[in-house]
Amino acid sequence: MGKINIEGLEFSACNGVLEFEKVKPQKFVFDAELTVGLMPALNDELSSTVNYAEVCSLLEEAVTGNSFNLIEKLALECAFKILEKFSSVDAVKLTVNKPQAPITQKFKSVGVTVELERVKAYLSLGSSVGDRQGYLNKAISALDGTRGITVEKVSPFMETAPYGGVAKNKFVNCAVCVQTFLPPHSLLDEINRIEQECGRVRDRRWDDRTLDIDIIFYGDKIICDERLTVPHCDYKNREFVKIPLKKIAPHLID
Ligand code: A4P
Ligand code: MG
Repeated sequence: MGKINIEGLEFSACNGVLEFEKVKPQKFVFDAELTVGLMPALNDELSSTVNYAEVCSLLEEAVTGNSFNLIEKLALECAFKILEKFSSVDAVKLTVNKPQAPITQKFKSVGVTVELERVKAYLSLGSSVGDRQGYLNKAISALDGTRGITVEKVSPFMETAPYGGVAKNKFVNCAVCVQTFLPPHSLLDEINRIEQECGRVRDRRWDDRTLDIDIIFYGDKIICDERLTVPHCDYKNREFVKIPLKKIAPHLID
């Protein structure tokens, strides 16, 4: 792994909450740190690395071609665009400074820093109500159609007996590998949205449902807070998770 660093990249653009900021250009200064594998560049070919001039042009287009209220939005948009365009960038840390921000006090600069990382996440999908295969297919398309998520692998679908003693119907389950640069809680938000769009009603825990999507692994991260437990706390006891997962990731280690 290595880093490509861009420091003090300046643009004049119209971004800001106040009306005059939307018409009067001001200075924006970018620092970017891109995590990339540098070893391919041993062959000394520009095509083997990320062309920093292209990154600068992409940032220029993002900052001058849009008018955002917030530098947070500007920074996120730029980080997304870098990860979308350059597949060999594994992570990006981007700072946007606004040295002429409308602040009356004496100051040097204000800015925000965003950090996004490309990871593989493994999801378990299940449905036990209605057109079960249809819901899984709809969910897979919706995942792939979500900005920041790309579906890489889908296991065969399998019919499974209900687990947990609450659901009565048979489930159809599958496992999906996605590449994502959404942080884990944002990935969960998107999953919840997709469940909602597939008619998910949250009544009783473990009950029958049109669609359930659980995050089994998110890269090698361990997360345990009020919203998210990753790796999934019960996956080891669930054949309906382990069998499909093994089909798409036979060498995966917890
Ligand atoms: N949450 C915490 N960690 C995670 C995670 N890793 N992935 C939180 C997803 N969500 C996670 O989930 C409850 C809360 O868990 C969420 O608010 C989220 O913040 P939920 O989807 O709202 O409710 P739920 O699905 O009823 O609960 P849970 O615990 O996800 O249920 P399970 O454990 O998924 O059980 N039998 C078969 N054969 N196949 C199945 O797919 N599924 C279930 C559902 C029961 N029996 C089954 C199957
Ligand atoms: Mg769930």
